[in-house]
Amino acid sequence: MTQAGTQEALAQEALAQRVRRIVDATPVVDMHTHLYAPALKELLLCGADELMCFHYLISESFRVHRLPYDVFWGMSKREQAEVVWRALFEQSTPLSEAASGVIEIAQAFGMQPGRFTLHDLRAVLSDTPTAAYIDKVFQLAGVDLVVMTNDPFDRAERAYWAQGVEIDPKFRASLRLDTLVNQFADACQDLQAQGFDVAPDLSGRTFAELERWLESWVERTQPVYVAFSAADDLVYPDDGVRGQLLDKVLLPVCRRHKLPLSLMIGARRRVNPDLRLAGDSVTQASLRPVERLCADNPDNKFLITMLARENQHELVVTARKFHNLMPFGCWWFVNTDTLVEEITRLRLELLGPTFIPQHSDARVLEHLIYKWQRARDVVARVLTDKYGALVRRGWAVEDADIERDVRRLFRDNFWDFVQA
Ligand code: FIX
Ligand code: ZN
Repeated sequence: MTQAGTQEALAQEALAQRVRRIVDATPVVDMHTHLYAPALKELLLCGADELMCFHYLISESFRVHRLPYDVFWGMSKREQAEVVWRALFEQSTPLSEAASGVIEIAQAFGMQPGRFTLHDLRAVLSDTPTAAYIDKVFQLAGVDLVVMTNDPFDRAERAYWAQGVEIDPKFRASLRLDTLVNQFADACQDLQAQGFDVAPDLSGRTFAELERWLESWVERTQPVYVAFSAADDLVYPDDGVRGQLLDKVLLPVCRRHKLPLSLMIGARRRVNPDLRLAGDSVTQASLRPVERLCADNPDNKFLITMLARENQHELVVTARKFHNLMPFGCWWFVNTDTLVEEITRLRLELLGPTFIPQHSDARVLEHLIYKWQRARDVVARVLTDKYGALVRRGWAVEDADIERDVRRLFRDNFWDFVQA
């Protein structure tokens, strides 16, 4: 290498270290998880067996063990964990994103490099989420707050909220309304049983009653946003049930409380129902309804994530057109090293640091550790590259700039959007 080349490589290495130090030191706000505050008791999952029974790993394990579905589902959680462990860590090398994540968790808990067993993992992790254990995981993950996914139609969860639970401030609520928006007939039955005067054809006092119901949940849970997911069937404007629910209930309530509406688009549910939670798939979807939602409702805010890789470019372009749209996260099947890097570069190149690069979607407490380790790796790599190019073009990049950008990406963009 020439002397100039060596100097440039050293400068790039020094830059990489500065960026890494700041990325590691910046605590994250994890704006979409399936974790629950400890007050919601058994809903907060942790420990080795829960990790093995993560639906990502269950679906991967079926490709190896090929057990009949009813045999697998008939087993206890402990037995299922053993089946998954054998398939993915003994009969296979844990190369997938989700399987290798388990190794990262074990490392973070001080497991010696080399090989370990499920028995070892059970000994190192706790299956009881004590306050000290939660603090330890948050600290290892570099996360200081997580947003839950709270479903008012889930009976177990509803029972806790009805008791007037006290929520640990490290956990914030989000109201997840898939049942209301995607299965209105079921939602109606449930609401009628709770004494709300609602009708499946939306007649009579339905809208006023739905608003009363939603207001009561906003009051009870103090959410940071309201959300639902959709496949490729979102339409807007729409005079069908979903469109009317949006226009007459969700959007007005969100406006009143300045709550963003979060749309998670592209999940095709129950493609293989035998796999239960693991049986959902992906679909491309149109961005036109999102465009119209943003254009026709300028006083609403929209958090949007798309599941299909093919939709990522259009989402970013749409965000350039509408400032009330905040793209977030690399969801589920696009949460892989390769795709997170591609999507993060694309977003930085078209939006600058004005998006939310990642959420964890953690279902088990310890997931926070590997999901955020991965996100930090990619964000640090991409930022180093981009800052390096700026320096070469003649723009000085100070630590304060890096700190401001990383804070925006990991926390401020979310809070500023929620609070706007
Ligand atoms: O709809 C969602 O919030 C999805 O993230 C989940 O339903 C999905 O099962 C999941 O865990 C993906 O990471
Ligand atoms: Zn999720």
